[in-house]
Amino acid sequence: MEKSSIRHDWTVQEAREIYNLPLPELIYRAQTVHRHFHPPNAVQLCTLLSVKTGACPEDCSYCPQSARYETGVEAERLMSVEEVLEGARRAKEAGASRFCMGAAWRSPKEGSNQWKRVLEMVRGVRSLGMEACATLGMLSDEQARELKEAGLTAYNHNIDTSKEFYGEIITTRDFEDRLETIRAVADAGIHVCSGGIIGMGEKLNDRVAMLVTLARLEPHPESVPINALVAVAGTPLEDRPKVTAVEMARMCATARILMPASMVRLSAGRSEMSEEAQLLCITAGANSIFYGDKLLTTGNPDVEADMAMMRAAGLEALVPADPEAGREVATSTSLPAMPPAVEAS
Ligand code: SAM
Ligand code: DTB
Ligand code: SF4
Repeated sequence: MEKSSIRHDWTVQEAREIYNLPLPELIYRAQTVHRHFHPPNAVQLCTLLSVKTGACPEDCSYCPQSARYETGVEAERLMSVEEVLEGARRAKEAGASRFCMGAAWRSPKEGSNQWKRVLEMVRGVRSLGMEACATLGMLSDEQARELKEAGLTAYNHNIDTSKEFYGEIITTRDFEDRLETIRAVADAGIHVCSGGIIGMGEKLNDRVAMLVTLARLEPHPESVPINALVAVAGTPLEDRPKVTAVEMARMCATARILMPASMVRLSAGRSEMSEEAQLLCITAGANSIFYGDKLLTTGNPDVEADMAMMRAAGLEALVPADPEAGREVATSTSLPAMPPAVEAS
């Protein structure tokens, strides 16, 4: 399969047909695509840190950090650069290659001291030799340029669901606002990381329409997080039924087929999935996970459990491509020795 088989003209109907294939056929097709574009047995390890938690003015109904819902998440100020870099060093030692900093903001305040601190965090993470990602809300063109200048590798900004369902989940911004920030990020030369959530009450059509919106971007997002809703008590979506492993695997496989060269990240929801369910998603084309015992405010499998799962399955950690060394394709390496247990602070 040539690189030219990357398409930007997928239709919702085509994506639906792919999503609905019998599972063995779907996985076979996703694996076939996967192997033409990626090392077959390697998984990217990305560690998340919430650098500014809670008290968010937005009303995203899935989110425990919205100030509108009583979820028990305590509002915190923006962390210091040193605290964040300490987290990044620990993540690197544990084997993560990408460090992603999240802030519960609608958008960062242009030119503020907080903004300058965030830029400092990005520089610091890059100087550790890690890929730096951030998710800070909506950005202006100027902010995207400044992040690029600071060395940011990727910016996460999820479209979350279909254009049609978006208004059922969030009212404080619209789908077009999301696409506008994604455009600003791409124009600044930063990799786009964009995906969404399933299990919010959306229909199958919304799931595949979300993937088609992403697959129609040129270029495709560098990475596509597939989150299962973490139904947090106090949010409007607290009672939504859990998605199944097969639904997650279908989403990962469909994303893989529609966006062959993108990293497909099996994201939130792993804590509630068995090891077998997670490996099904990886077999279906996911090649990245959030790694570390916390996502932003909710839990994630601990490092030891992930190491054990990867070793048992013969998976390796992905080493990022190094454009400066003239290497454009990611390769894999053996997993690091089991890291020392980190005391909870
Ligand atoms: N405030 C910024 C924004 O909304 O873009 C950045 C942080 S926000 C927490 C990043 C993403 O986390 C959201 O777009 C959503 O996809 C995901 N997310 C938040 N809460 C979640 C939940 N309960 N379950 C699954 N994914 C969730
Ligand atoms: C993404 O798609 N998922 C991550 C990351 N990008 C920022 C966040 C998941 C958050 C889950 C709920 C929480 O821990 O607060
Ligand atoms: Fe705020 Fe982001 Fe949570 Fe929405 S998803 S409430 S913007 S932190």
